[in-house]
Amino acid sequence: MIRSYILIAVLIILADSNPVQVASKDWYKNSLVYQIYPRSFKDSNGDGIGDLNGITKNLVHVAEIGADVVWISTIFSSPQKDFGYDISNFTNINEEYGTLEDFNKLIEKARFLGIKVILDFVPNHSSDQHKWFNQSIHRIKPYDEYYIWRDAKYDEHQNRLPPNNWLSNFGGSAWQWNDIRKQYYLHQFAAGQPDLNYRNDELQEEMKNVLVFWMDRGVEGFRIDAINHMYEDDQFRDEPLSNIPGVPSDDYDFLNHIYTKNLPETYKVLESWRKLMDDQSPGNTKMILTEAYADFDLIIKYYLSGSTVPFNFMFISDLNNKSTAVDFKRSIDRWMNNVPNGTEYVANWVLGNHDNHRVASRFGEKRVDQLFMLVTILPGVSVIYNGDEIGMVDREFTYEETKDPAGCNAGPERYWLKSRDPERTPFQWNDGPNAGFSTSSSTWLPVNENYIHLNVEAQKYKAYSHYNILTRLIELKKKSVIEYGTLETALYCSKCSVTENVLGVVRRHRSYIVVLIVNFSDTEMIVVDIGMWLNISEPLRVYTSSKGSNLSPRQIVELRSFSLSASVSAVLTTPNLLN
Ligand SMILES: *[C@@H]1O[C@H](CO)[C@@H](O)[C@H](O)[C@H]1NC(C)=O
Ligand SMILES: *[C@@H]1O[C@H](CO)[C@@H](O)[C@H](O)[C@H]1NC(C)=O
Ligand SMILES: *[C@@H]1O[C@H](CO)[C@@H](O)[C@H](O)[C@H]1NC(C)=O
Ligand SMILES: *[C@@H]1O[C@H](CO)[C@@H](O)[C@H](O)[C@H]1NC(C)=O
Ligand SMILES: *[C@@H]1O[C@H](CO)[C@@H](O)[C@H](O)[C@H]1NC(C)=O
Ligand SMILES: CC(=O)N[C@@H]1CO[C@H](CO)[C@@H](O)[C@@H]1O
Ligand SMILES: [Ca+2]
Ligand SMILES: [Ca+2]
Repeated sequence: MIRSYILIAVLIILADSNPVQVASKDWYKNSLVYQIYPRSFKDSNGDGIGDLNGITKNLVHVAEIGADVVWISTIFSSPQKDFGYDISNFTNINEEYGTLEDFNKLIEKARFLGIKVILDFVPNHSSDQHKWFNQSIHRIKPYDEYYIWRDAKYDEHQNRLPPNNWLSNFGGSAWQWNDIRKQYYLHQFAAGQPDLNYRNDELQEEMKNVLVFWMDRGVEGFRIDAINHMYEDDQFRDEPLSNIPGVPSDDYDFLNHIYTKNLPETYKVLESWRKLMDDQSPGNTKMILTEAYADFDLIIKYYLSGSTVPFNFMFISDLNNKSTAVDFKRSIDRWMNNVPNGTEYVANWVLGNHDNHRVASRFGEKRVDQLFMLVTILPGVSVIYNGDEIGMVDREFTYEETKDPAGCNAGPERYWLKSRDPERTPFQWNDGPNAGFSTSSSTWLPVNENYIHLNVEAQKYKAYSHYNILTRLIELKKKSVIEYGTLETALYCSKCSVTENVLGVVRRHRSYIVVLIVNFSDTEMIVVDIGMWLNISEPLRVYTSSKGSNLSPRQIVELRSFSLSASVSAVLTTPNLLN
């Protein structure tokens, strides 16, 4: 009897639950996205290569961190010439990683843990091993125009030349001759990655079917790779020289890519994908993350075409360990001021990814916690790359060890400038063989030798570790003050104008206040009066602080004279936020 009363009460609450709808529409706005690079995360069958079952078994790690979303980098069928960005079947799993059956299990486990799964979508090209490409070579309809084919040009000696001067991202001409079709095809990346032709309607439909295929299998969104390379000039005009000094003539940077990047047509396709995804599950927003290393204004424009997270790479591209508090404030404010008006648009902060050096290597190990604090305390979506939660660092590679085609193609002199292997080494779980990544005698990339002391297990049991600081910050991120609070950024000026080395970030909501203070000074003596500076009279306690801070959690802060050691950062909160 009592039980049925409760049931009725629950039903009444549910019946009156428009807010639940709203909540699911809004779920992404304060989320934490955790990127897994599957090849390096966890090997479950001892072949030295990470795989889906490895992810499924260790998904609890992602849940423990407090991630809402796991974004899994490419897992699709592929000859792996570019580690999965050369796809031979967009609707199947690469054998090395498992099967569609394994994928279903992964989704099931993720659902159980309350984690949403997002997959890569690599629309810029397929593998040359894709059936479509073979059929395109043989001019079989409708595939004949799925790729970008052009006739050769001939010089006065009847030497065959590519149709124009376009260059591949990996160096050399972007055109490859095909002896069967007797035409050149375009490849903005490796020759084994022919560009897909988005000016062809059948191809566009085909790619939409790919999105539907994965959504039907429980995928909640996509990260769209290199979206700005989708379209090229339909007149195939030569690109002008960049005139960057010292760049060889076959290097991608030799040209100014006005005809092969960021074409306006790209935004239209994105809009059509957004519509498709909204129609698929009205009331439950699917996430679109867009990757484009482009100018600020062009990135911001992706918001208006349906991207929920146009990656904000400021912590990767704009700021480094030489940046001052002024630089940080300028970059943060610029992003905040340019997120379009409208409640669906939120900021995002990317800590790192598989294409860039690790955060601990870019900023130095002692600033890792500071970056954790920024990406979690600032409003919006935080995106972190597997391994960064323990401060994994780049491993140095010799040219002989290099696997990344971007590095191999650059040659022994320049490979280290281009190779992405350093940030892709196997995940460091514990101090066992291969850092707990694999039981194989060798792994696809070598494990960083520092795993003996730098690994998840070691950090879990230390009071002050990157891992524990990050998980504590993520707990705080889930509070209303971070989700809804106002944002202020402030520079502390001691003598006003000369040494602005301290950055303050304040979030306020109702009676809650969160303050992040970062000391960028490595030497100088500054003590701040937080009360005056940030207009705070409420008592504040230490929530967490970076290594070397000599502050302890819960310690009451002296508002009038607060001092942080060199390069240290701290998060302070009103006592009502401490648990
Ligand atoms: C791709 O894989 C699917 C299995 O999901 C299979 O049914 C299909 O025939 C494959 N398509 C191509 C073009 O190879
Ligand atoms: C490519 O297509 C041609 C023509 O349909 C066919 O004869 C050939 O077997 C195909 N090759 C591959 C590798 O699929
Ligand atoms: C949003 O609206 C405010 C107030 O009208 C305006 O100052 C600001 O420039 C707008 N931001 C954008 C990105 O359009
Ligand atoms: C920043 O670090 C310097 C160098 O240790 C120190 O003298 C200064 O007091 C610190 N500033 C703050 C606001 O803590
Ligand atoms: C400082 O905070 C008080 C409330 O705590 C508020 O009334 C006042 O307007 C604030 N001053 C400034 C300059 O923001
Ligand atoms: C180069 C490549 O391998 N394919 C895709 C498509 O483009 C982007 C460019 O950033 C690549 O990162 C991605 O791997
Ligand atoms: Ca494996
Ligand atoms: Ca393209």
